[in-house]
Amino acid sequence: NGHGSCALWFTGLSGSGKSTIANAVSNELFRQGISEYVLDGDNIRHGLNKDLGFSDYDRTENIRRIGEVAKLFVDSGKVVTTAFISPFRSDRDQVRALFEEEEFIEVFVQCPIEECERRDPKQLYAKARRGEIKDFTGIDSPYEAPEQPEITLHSDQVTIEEAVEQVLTYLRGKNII
Ligand code: GGZ
Repeated sequence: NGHGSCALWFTGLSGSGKSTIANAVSNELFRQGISEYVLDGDNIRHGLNKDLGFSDYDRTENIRRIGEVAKLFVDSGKVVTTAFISPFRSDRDQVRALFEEEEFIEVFVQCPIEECERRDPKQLYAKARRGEIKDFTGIDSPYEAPEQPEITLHSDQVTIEEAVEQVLTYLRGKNII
């Protein structure tokens, strides 16, 4: 179908803009006639992974399963975009190992936690600060930033459109689209 397949693996804090940017990338790929799909909390954590919570173990299992699903989409020829915190470096590296080198693209949505907490669209940081949610990423559960992501998006400094363009430029440069 005239384009390559890959996994665009977004990672970043809650409130960093992962889902928003991932969905905007997906819309643009769709508009360009590219066969694509988005995996996010809405279609994964409410379905396949509804047995999982937010302990370290459950997050690792969440990411493992999503990695396997993403691999199936890539094998089927799609550009699959995933939007999960995926806080642990070793979990992301294990997912990476499922793919050919050019097929796995780690997209770090970098945003200072102060800014994520200021946005707090679902008031989850506020709840975590009050102790009403425990094991919240960045508060009392770790986030391990990528060391060598293929793409870094500074979501506190660029618009959504600019972030989308940065991803598309990368994909064009690799002859994926
Ligand atoms: C982090 C949590 C938590 C805890 C519920 N820690 O901003 P959101 O709401 O929409 O995105 C967050 C989402 C994180 O799920 P992931 O599957 O991406 O996490 S992981 O990759 O770590 O498995 C947040 C909400 O779920 N949420 N409790 N304790 N985020």
